[in-house]
Parts: sequence; C-alpha cells; structure tokens
Amino acid sequence: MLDSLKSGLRAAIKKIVSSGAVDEALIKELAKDVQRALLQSDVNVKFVFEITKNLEERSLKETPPPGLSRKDHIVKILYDELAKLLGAEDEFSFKPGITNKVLMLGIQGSGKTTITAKLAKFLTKQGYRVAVIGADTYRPGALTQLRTMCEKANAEVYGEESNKDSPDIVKNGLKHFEGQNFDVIIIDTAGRHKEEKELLEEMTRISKVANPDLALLVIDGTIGQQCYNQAEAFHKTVPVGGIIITKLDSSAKGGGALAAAAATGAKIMYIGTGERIDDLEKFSPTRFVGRLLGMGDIQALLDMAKRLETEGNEERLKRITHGKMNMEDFYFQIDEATKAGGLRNILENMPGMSGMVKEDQLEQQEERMEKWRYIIQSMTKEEKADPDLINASRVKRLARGSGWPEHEVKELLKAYKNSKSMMKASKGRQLQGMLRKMGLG
Ligand SMILES: Nc1nc2c(ncn2[C@@H]2O[C@H](COP(=O)(O)OP(=O)(O)OP(=O)(O)O)[C@@H](O)[C@H]2O)c(=O)[nH]1
Ligand SMILES: [Mg+2]
Repeated sequence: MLDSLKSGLRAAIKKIVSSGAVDEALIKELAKDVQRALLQSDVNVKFVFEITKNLEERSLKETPPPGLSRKDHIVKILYDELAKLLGAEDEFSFKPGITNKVLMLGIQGSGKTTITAKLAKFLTKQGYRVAVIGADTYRPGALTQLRTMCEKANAEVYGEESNKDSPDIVKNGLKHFEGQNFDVIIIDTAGRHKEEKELLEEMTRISKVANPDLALLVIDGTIGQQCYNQAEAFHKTVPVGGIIITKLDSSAKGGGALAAAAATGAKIMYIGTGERIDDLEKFSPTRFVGRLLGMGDIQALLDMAKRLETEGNEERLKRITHGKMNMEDFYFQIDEATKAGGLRNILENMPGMSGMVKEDQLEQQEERMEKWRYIIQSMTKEEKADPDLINASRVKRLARGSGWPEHEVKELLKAYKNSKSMMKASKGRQLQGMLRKMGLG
C-alpha cells in the first residue's frame, strides 16, 4: 500500500538522519524531497506546499523539547504536519432514541454497496439495530448484490425491483421501517461514471426525501488526485459528514485520501481493506502517517514527547541531568523508556534508533521493572528522596516488604547509581542517550 509515497518520504527522512549537523540547507532539502514525494503520490499541490512550508518554518524555528534530538524533532514535525491534514480520529455519533439515517455517496464502483454491508455488520456487532434501503436503480442486479451482502450482516434490506424512482424508494423504505425502533438506516445509492451532473441531482433529491443525519462519502483509494474534485463536488451537493476510503489493500496511491479529507473538511472514519464483509478498519491518522513514514504507530512517541514537555518533567529532567536524581526520577525514566508496547515498535523504526533496542532486552527490562516497582513502593519517603540511606539492614527490610530476594534490591540500587552518575557525565539530553545509559541499548 502507498509504496511510492512511502519510499519517497522514507528516503527523505533517511537523508536527514544520516547527515551530519542539521542546518538550513538540509532542512530546505528535506522540504523539497517531501514535496516531490507527495506530488508524485497525487496529493493536491496546495496541500503539499502548505505542509512543506510549515515543515520548513517550524524546523528552523522550534527548539526540540527535552528528550528529543533535533533530527527526531524534525521528523516529528513532518509527522505532525501530515497528520494535521488528516485531522483527529472520528467516531460515529448516532443520536440515541431516534432512527439515524445514513446516506451513502460515491461514484460508480467506489465501494458503496460493499461498505453499506460492512457497516451494517460492524454497527450491528456494536449493538445498534440496523436496517438498509437499496436505492440504486441503475446498476442491474444492484438490489440482489445488496441483499446477498447484507445477509451476512443479518440486516433487513428494503428495495423495490421494478421502481426506477430512487427518492420514492427511499420514502417507501423509511415508511416501511418506521416504528420498528431501528437505530440506524443505511441508504445505498447508485453511482454513475460519466453523468456526474445527473448523479449529483439525484443525490440532492434523495437527500431531500431522506433528510440524512450523516452523509458518508465513499472514495476509491486507488484513484489518486481525482479524489479532490470528486469529494468537493459531492460536498457541495450534500454536506459530507464522514469519509470512507476503500481498496486500500491494493496498490493504492493514498495521496487521494489526504486530498479528499482536505476537500470536504470531513474526517476519514473507516477504510476498506478487502472485498470480504469484515475487511473494514477504523481509520487512525496517526497510524496511517506512521505507516507512511515507516514508524509503526508513532503515537506513543508523541505522547512521550508531550509528557516530557510538561513543566514538572522539565524540573525532573533538570534534576536527572544534573546528577541529582532521586529514586522516583529513576523510576520515571525507565518507565518512560519501557512503555514498551508502543515504544518497542517505534524505537525499532525510529530514525537513528533502529537496532538499538533488542526484543529480549526489552522483555527482560519489563520484568525487571515489575520487580522494581514493588521494591520502590516498599521504600519510605526519605529512602526514595535519598537512596544512599539504604544500608544493609534496610535492604533486608525492602526485600521482605516487596517479596523479592535481597540481590534484586541490590541490583536496583546499583542500576540507580550507575544511571545517576552516567546521566551526570553525559548531561543526557537525548532520549537515545538516556536509553543507552539505562542499559537498554
Ligand atoms: N480489493 C478491494 N475491493 C473492494 C473493496 N471495496 C469494494 N471492492 C470491490 O469493488 C467493486 C465495486 O464495489 P461496490 O461496493 O459494488 O461499489 P459501488 O460503489 O456500490 O458501485 P456502484 O453500485 O456501481 O456505484 C466490487 O467488486 C467490490 O468487491 C476493498 O476495500 N478492497
Ligand atoms: Mg452499488
């Protein structure tokens, strides 16, 4: 998926990471590389320039937060700017106590019928009562296709084989389902390729009858740049409340996804990743961009950067880097580094960090953390503030209190002392340095 964009962006990042010092020329070069990669993947020119302009300006102006190197910070900015375009994650907000009407929009073959069935199943599984209306009077066998697919979702389909008046079918369908306490009614519509004007007019008429609570635009992820105009045209006709991109399992260019989101201001909510009824994924902008940049889910790194940015932690980092770390600071450090579920993945893929963290080491570290958590909990306030107080008899007490043997307590104290003195020596500004000093590298 998204191969050319992926390789273009990754090459750009690699250049940054493998360069010597970061200077203006290098940042400008990065912006150019990113520009080229995005344009080649059919992202709309306007957005390409917006992204790269922000990337350049922010990279030159902003100081990296404590814990992130300049290079990592630039990568984070690139990530931010791409994710910003896609918006935050969006979820259905169906109103309780009423029947929410969802109108599907999209051109021929975009995947409306498939998505209708996928959503019917997905929402039913979430506990919603879902019904479907088939209002495609163009495609031969449209209703049969819809019924066959919706059978797998156990959703009732209303349709009229011989009626050619789609707004009329919608009206009759809504009447048919009235009073049956459905939470959601999904209306599958026709798509026509060439006669866009007629299609949009038909959607206007259906929309008047249906008065939808949500119009979902279904876009074929393989079509690239055309996405923008298509999305814009639909949005002008019936305001689009959410976007679903289909066929992202094939060799989609993916830039179109960015473009469609930008054209309507609506969020991409779900993606179709195959022809089977369960091939529906919730769309996550962070994961999408993370995948693009080859960093797995970058969210954990961002969360950490955010945590490190907060004031309290700055104090803490000052203490740590000045060799004044106490036991709680020590614990905080390892905890940050070992929020490994997400971090593991990120560190592996993070520019400049790949190969640094080995799987079994992380696992060992997680186990050790678990023990240390108990031991530290058994310490008094004074001991936490000044671990040097912990003499042989206190070690015995801590071992008893935590349920771990004495040598584990001693190992914790040794790791703490090591870390403290090495931090002091290195002034450990960088996360990378931090991890290595703690024995993770
Ligand atoms: N690989 C893949 N194929 C898909 C996906 N979604 C839909 N398709 C296929 O794309 C084709 C068109 O899908 P439909 O759901 O019929 O599209 P539509 O928008 O209802 O088409 P019209 O009714 O003609 O407007 C079908 O062959 C689907 O199996 C997907 O996520 N991945
Ligand atoms: Mg269809």
